[in-house]
Amino acid sequence: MTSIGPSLMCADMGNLKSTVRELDQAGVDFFHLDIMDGLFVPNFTMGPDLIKQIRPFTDKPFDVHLMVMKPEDHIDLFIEAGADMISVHAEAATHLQRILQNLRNKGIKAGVALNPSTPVEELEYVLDVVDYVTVMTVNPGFAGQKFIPLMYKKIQRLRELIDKEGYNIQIQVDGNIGFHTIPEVIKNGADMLVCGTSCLFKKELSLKEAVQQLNTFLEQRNPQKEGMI
Ligand code: S6P
Ligand code: MG
Repeated sequence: MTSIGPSLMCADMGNLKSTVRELDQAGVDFFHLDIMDGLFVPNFTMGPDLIKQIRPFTDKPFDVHLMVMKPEDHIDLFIEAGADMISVHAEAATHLQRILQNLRNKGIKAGVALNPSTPVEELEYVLDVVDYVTVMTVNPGFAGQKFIPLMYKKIQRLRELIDKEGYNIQIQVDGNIGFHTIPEVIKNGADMLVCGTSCLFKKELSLKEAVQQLNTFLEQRNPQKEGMI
């Protein structure tokens, strides 16, 4: 089962509320919200107040991707704002296990995001407190970048590690996920797709059309797609 989540940093920020409604009705499974601090990554995007404002416009899960240093200092802010799932970067967290355990204790799905250069072995001793892993298939910070081909192998190794240890952990992929990369990331074990400029936010298609096109593409490859994470 493959789920799709629009990356809202790629949306028209002036129309975010109607965009969220439109995407919800079009049948996306979750919303991906990128948070940047200008330190961990050289960019800024949205913050907790914006998340709070769009929260009433959908019941679908809010997946917050924290690209920030010291993520443990900011988690409560994002839970209050309406996050259902939070991923923190392994590279930014000194006490990763503690953060993940805390997220779970608070009823939030716990995610770890990995920069392209971070090996999957980093996760071996936290797998029992992880709900999903975000494999960055570009270096974090910007939309519209090119997929790093070695990430196919990384997804496959991560899937092998998870299955070998017998955990129920989803693999999310983030960065240049489009029709040219989707078949291979799914084949290698990814099940949550973060959808940005490469497949959903297109000038020539409405959001509804883009979601339909993507769902049809996925159904042809994976007839069991039920549209829920
Ligand atoms: C970038 C961020 C991502 C982007 C997404 C954009 O650091 O974490 O979630 O929004 O990768 O997608 P695309 O299709 O423009 O690469
Ligand atoms: Mg992201």
